[in-house]
This record gives sequence, C-alpha cells and structure tokens, in this order.
Amino acid sequence: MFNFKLIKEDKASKARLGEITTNHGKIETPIFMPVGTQATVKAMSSRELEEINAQIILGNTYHLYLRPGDDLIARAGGLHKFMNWQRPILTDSGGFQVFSLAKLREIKEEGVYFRSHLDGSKQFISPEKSMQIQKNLGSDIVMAFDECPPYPASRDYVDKSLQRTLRWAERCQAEMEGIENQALFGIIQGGIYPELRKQSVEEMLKFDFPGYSIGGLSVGEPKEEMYKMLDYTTPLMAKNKPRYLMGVGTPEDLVEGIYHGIDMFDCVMPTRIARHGQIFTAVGRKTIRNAVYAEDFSPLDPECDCHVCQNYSRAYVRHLLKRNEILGVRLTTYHNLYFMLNFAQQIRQALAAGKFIDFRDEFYQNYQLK
Ligand code: PRF
Ligand code: ZN
Repeated sequence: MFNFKLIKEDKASKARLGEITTNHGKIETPIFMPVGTQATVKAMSSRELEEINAQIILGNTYHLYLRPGDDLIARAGGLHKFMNWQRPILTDSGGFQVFSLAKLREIKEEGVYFRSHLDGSKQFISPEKSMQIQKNLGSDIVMAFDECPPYPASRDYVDKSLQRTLRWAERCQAEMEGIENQALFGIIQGGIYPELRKQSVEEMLKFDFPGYSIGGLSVGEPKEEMYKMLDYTTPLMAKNKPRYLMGVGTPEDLVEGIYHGIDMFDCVMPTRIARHGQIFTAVGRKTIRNAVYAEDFSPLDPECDCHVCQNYSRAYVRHLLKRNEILGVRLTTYHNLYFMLNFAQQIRQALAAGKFIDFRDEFYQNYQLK
C-alpha cells in the first residue's frame, strides 16, 4: 500500500500540500524526516519521537548492513519491530554512504566494492543487494541504489555516472518486482548540469516509480547553485508523485525547497548541532554552550511550546552540556527536532490557508541566517 494525494497547490509558488499513505500510516507533506542512521534517532526514544509527532524517520542501509546486519534485523521481525517504531520508515540505499564513508571504493557496472569504515573488511553492494538489504529491513519507502558524484565533478564524469545510475535503477526495479508493501523511489542525479538533470528526470519518469528524489545536491556547491537546480528540476518532475530532496533540511532549506515544490526532507543537521550545543530558535540558531547563557533562566526558545522549553532553562541546559551530562544532548536534540517538525507543520498550515508566501516573508524577516 502506497499512495500520494495532492491536496492543494499554492497559487503564488510551486509549493504543494499533500498526504502519503503507507502500511504504517499516513504522512502529511511537506514533511521533515528525522535521521535514525543506526536504528535510532540519536538520543531519542521512540516514545519521545511520537511525543513530538514525528511521522516518518530515516534509516541507513549501509550502516545497518555492516552492523548489526540486515539478517539479524530480519530475525528480529524487521526494523520497525527491532527499534520499536510503528510509524513509517524510509531507508536510504547506501548509494551515498558508500561514497562518503567507505574506504578504497571501486565502482564497477555490477556494483561498488569497498572496505568498511569500521574494520577495513572487504564489502560489496550492488543494486540487487541494496534492495535485498532494504527488504530485510522492511522499510516503507526504499531508495534506489545510485551514485552521488562529488562536487565539483566534470560534466563527462557526471554524465557517465548518471547513465550507470539509470541502469542501476532498472535493476532495482526488477529486484523489487512483486513487493507490495515497500515503495521504491527513483533518484535524480546530474550534478549542477541542467541538461543532465533534464535527461535524468526524463529517463527516470519512464520507470513510473511511486516517488522520486533529487540527489546529488548539498554536496558542497554554493546554495544558489542548489536552488537554481531545484528551480529547474522540479517543474520537469511528475506532479502526482512525492518529491524528496535528499540530505537537505535546515529551516531555510525547507522554506526554499517547499517554495520550489519539494515535499520531503531529511537532514542530520538538527540532531548533529544539538550534540554540539546549538539550538534553533524563532530568531535563528544559538550556541547555548556560550557563557552569555550561564545565568539565562529563560527557555531555549521562548516561542517554542515543546516539553523542554516549557520546563528547562538555557542556564540549566548549558550547565548539563558543559558537564557532559547525558541529559544535555537529549534536551537539545528533543527541542531541535520538535522545532523542525513544528516548522514543517506551520508551513502546512500556511499552505492550507493560502498564506505560504506570507509565511516565507515573515521567516526571512525574523530568522537570522548565518
Ligand atoms: N543519494 C542517496 N542518498 C543521499 C544523497 C544522494 O545523492 C544525498 C545528496 N544530498 C544525501 N543522501 N542515495
Ligand atoms: Zn523547544
């Protein structure tokens, strides 16, 4: 079971309001997806994730394959059961992590040979193997196995890589044939070359995947390049399918991505900066570890109604972080994820009310960008 319903299109932008239905429940779009690489959204229990209304989380094929092993997770009853999360899960294919984490990788037509970043052991992931791993994990949304070229990369390289990613997409689809409860998303590549992006979309559309993502962005290119590519690519994509921008998801990225017609986002940034003592507020990011907050007894974000902001002060959270107390990162993580999920919800409400552009203007007025 997988369905995407387009509820409303914004009149003043390409933004859309929608709803995805999966076997594990519904997802309102636009949505932010917390990242749970190692079968855990770092520092958050599944009960806390439910409390902050996370609707879907991300898992990683690459990490779970290496440890604890997808066969073990299958024996546990699948990733949902293993980690006690009964709402939807999307798993990335490993086609990005292999390129960013693994050592000594060699890309061949059949797949990618690499050495584990954990113990140096020899490993191999192919499109078929990535699908088999994701079947074992039992995620609701499965990503195709792709190559994400680095930035910068020559047009010639990106072109060759793109053609291979297209051939791999076909193999992924063949491997998933007959699987009813997992939806396979195609990944659009093409770097910052408009003609290659166009070709990637056109070829991917022929597979008629239930959803599509845009990969290969936010890999070091200037933000303007990324927004230019989005502006160019989304109008070429299917209207009646969800659009997912991979690995992108700061508050400003959500506003711009949604403006350009993106429905789904994921990013480690909110949880990662939380562990470094940084928090989101309605007026921008703050480093709560800084000395100026030593005697600041106000909430992390005075405008936030999360459990942390209702009950703890900046001074207290700063103290915990400075003392390396476990609770410190739990509280900053909880708040930052709440902030992102609430932010996406506010955008959905603005879209429903036909006021997305007003929301966007107000955001740029209040939120200080770094
Ligand atoms: N491909 C895959 N996962 C990804 C990316 C990609 O291009 C990116 C790029 N921002 C993040 N995660 N499979
Ligand atoms: Zn809060």
